[in-house]
Amino acid sequence: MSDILVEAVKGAAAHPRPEGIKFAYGTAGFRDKATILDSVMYRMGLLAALRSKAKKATVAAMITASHNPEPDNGVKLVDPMGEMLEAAWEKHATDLANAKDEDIGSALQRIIDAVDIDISLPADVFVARDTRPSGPPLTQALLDGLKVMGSTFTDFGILTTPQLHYLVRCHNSKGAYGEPTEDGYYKKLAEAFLKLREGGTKKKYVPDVILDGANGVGALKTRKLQAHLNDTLKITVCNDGSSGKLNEKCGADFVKVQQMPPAGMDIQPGQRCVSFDGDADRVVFFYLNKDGVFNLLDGDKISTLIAGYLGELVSASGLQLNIGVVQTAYANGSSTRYLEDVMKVPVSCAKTGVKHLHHKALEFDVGVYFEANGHGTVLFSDQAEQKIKAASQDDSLECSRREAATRLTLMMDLINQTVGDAISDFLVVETILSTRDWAADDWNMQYRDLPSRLLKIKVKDRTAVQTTDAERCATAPAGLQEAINKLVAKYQQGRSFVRPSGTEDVVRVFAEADTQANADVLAHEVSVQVYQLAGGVGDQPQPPSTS
Ligand code: NG1
Ligand code: ZN
Repeated sequence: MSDILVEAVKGAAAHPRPEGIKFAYGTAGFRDKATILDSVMYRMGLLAALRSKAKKATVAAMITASHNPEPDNGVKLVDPMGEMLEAAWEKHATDLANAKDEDIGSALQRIIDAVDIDISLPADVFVARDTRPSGPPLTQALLDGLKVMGSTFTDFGILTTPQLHYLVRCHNSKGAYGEPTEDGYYKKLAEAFLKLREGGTKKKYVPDVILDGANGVGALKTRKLQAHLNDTLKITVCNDGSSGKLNEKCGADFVKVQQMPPAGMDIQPGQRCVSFDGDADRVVFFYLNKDGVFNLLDGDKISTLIAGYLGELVSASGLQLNIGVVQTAYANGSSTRYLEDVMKVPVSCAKTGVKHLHHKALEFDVGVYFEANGHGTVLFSDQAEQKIKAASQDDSLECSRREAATRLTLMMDLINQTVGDAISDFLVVETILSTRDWAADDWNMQYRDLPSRLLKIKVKDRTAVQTTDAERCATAPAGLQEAINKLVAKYQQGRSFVRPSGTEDVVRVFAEADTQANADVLAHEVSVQVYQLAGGVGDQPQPPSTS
């Protein structure tokens, strides 16, 4: 065994693996109670160094548990161009995390052999974390792993997840994507935003928004951004971490799942509100209408807004570029119908998890992808990017076509193409609303959401539930899909599917129908089937209260 691997085994003594726990690199890396993650962090330091050697480039490690409660934490690795870790390496990560302390050397050797890594090459890793109190010691464990592998590193301290993705891409593209500093990130976004901001009086759009920062990093970083926006947009930051707890009764996940405003915000009817999650890679908007009724503008509404606007710019530029939208099965049925039937935009359905959406979005010249929960972005193919840039500089083109192409280049700068980014998506939405002179109500009127319900059921082993067709159809346990089909048929516009979560030990049940009461009952009925057929634990799910 090489000296480095011997050192890696020695180093593991300070980061012992807890007994009896099986770790898995899931949809968003490792995620668990922070108190049991020390060994995982050390090992992800080892793995990040190997990944850097294998790619001959800088990679990154983000320490966060996103929208999960504050006592949780997690880690995910980021590839050189800011992409999520290549899927084939997820298994390496899981194997390494579960190896016995004394077997770490052989576990590393297996990866080195499988990928054919030259261990003598240098390694370099960017590291950042969210605001969780468990972040600093867990970062230290990860850095210990990097150090024994002889890797150089930069610890950026607290950043949003998308900022770290941006930094690693800037660094590896030698600045072509932007300046590889946190300040460079704000400058790039703000410059594009200010150029896209048209003057003139607006009748409906009010440049004033209230932010729910989930008591996390998004609040801190939005304050920094604001200094670059020259008062063109007033952002009142609530839930900034000064009193409340991270993600507790606030944040994008709370607002989306509970379908209500977060605690810690005093809002008036008509005021546009925006909510980030704990690491600021998800965003949803909401407002109270004149009757005080809560209205959510989720990832589906955001992707529809963006696809519509980019589609107009592409037509106005005269460029031949195909635009498509990628959703998951959680997308509201009304949004899919609106995109396909009214906007005539092709829609693909991908499995849950941004990496799947990202992959599918690459099939379009301009691929807009969003999960309903507000995680998403837009990808422009290299060819599309070149065509748009060339058109924006082509003096022989009609002025209106050139202008449309110029706006597209600015939109490309405003959009963080590496990964869903709450801050960037927020500015994109503000740009479009301002250009269209729309209040939140006008945006919401594009289509009316079908009522839906998302539930979770605890079962003995969630892998007992298996799915196909982008998770819309259950193939196991036997009889479950047939039961779902029968239940769905009872309701107008009924739709329901189930899948094992990739981030929690539960099976998720989704249902939508013509009324909220029907969606709630359908979700409940399907939950009972899951409980009975897939080995439910604890009490059988209770019907929704009708009060
Ligand atoms: P799981 O736990 O696999 O459903 C959740 C979200 C995903 C994605 C991941 C990563 C829902 C229903 N699921 O995954 O969309 O965002 O977390 O954070 O929102
Ligand atoms: Zn997140």
